[in-house]
Amino acid sequence: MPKASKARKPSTSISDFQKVLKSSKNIIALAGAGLSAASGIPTFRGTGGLWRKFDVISMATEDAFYENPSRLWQFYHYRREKANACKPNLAHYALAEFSLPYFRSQLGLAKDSKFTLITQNVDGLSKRALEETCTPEVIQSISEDPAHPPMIEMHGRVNDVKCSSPKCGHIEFNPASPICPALDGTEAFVDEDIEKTIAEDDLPRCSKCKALARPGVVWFGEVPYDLEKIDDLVEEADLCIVVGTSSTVYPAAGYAAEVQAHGGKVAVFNLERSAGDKKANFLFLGPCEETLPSCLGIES
Ligand code: BJW
Ligand code: ZN
Repeated sequence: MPKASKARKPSTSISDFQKVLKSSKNIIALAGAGLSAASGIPTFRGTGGLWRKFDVISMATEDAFYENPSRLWQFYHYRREKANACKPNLAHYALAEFSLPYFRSQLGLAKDSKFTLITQNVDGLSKRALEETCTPEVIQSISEDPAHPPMIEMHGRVNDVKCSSPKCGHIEFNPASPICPALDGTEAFVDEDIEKTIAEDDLPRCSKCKALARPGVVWFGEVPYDLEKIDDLVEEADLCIVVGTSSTVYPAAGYAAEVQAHGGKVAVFNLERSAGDKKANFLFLGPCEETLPSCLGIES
């Protein structure tokens, strides 16, 4: 009788992971909400998935915005206030240090190794960690190669504001708190079943054409940012580090399998089991703010 083939279990060996890490030249990290959980930002699914009484996933669509822009802006105002009040955690800093070629060569990686963090997060914490870790000159030097930027925020940024008029589409970074007077204080309504109704004219407006503005994030059905660049990075990656994502939202959820399909390795860092992790080469279960720095060889 033919023997049933044994499914290979992901390795949990840190030293084996570090051997793979050192021999990798094109590394990507794919991050999700779990990366920012220790900073106090709620995740989307599971226990963090409600704002007031609403399912946060059902609010991430253009339809939800046009149905009730006042509610949506209160949701994003709350998210902006939260993100801007939170601080990066040890996992953000570990990835920021790993962005530095000097640091990677100290760890034993090739001098010309490449690394890009592709984050689905819109909170800006990875960027802040990088800005706190290196000088503007260093950030400029590691950003010189457009094909290998230190980071890509594929679902946009909560501090970006985008014109809702397709004719204009103006987008700008605006972290003002509050972004408009009518939203001031509404972040405090979180636990109460009360809702302010704000007239469209009093919501954020485009600074160019004065049309209603929307948050500059990517909702379901919209095309994420920098997809061509990401596709090239995924295609050449020999190691994909998947951090704190449920791996349920595409196209991001497909990247690890694509890396493995052309012979690259995948290492998953998550608090618990997540979609597709059975096929990973390495699996480190636990808080990524602890597992990631230690696996990357970063002392705290
Ligand atoms: C910890 C931890 C700790 C906790 N340490 N871990 C099939 C193929 C392609 C597309 C589709 C498809 N089927 C359907 C689609 C379309 C759709 C989709 O994927 N739907 C799924 C529901 C099936 N995708 C889209 O519409 C995307 N666009 C698109 O496909 O365009 C078409 C196109 C693609 C390619 C080429 C050409 C055209 C757009 C998706 C936009 C997602 N937007 C949101 C909202 C952003 C704005 C906002 O923030 O408000 O993005 S939804 C939400 O989910 C957010 C997140 O970035 C995203 C992913 O969630 P994430 O980060 O994984 O969070 P969680 O909460 O799910 O998981 C957290 C994890 O952390 C958990 O596993 C925890 O265990 C773990 N964790 N603490 C380590 N301390
Ligand atoms: Zn405009």
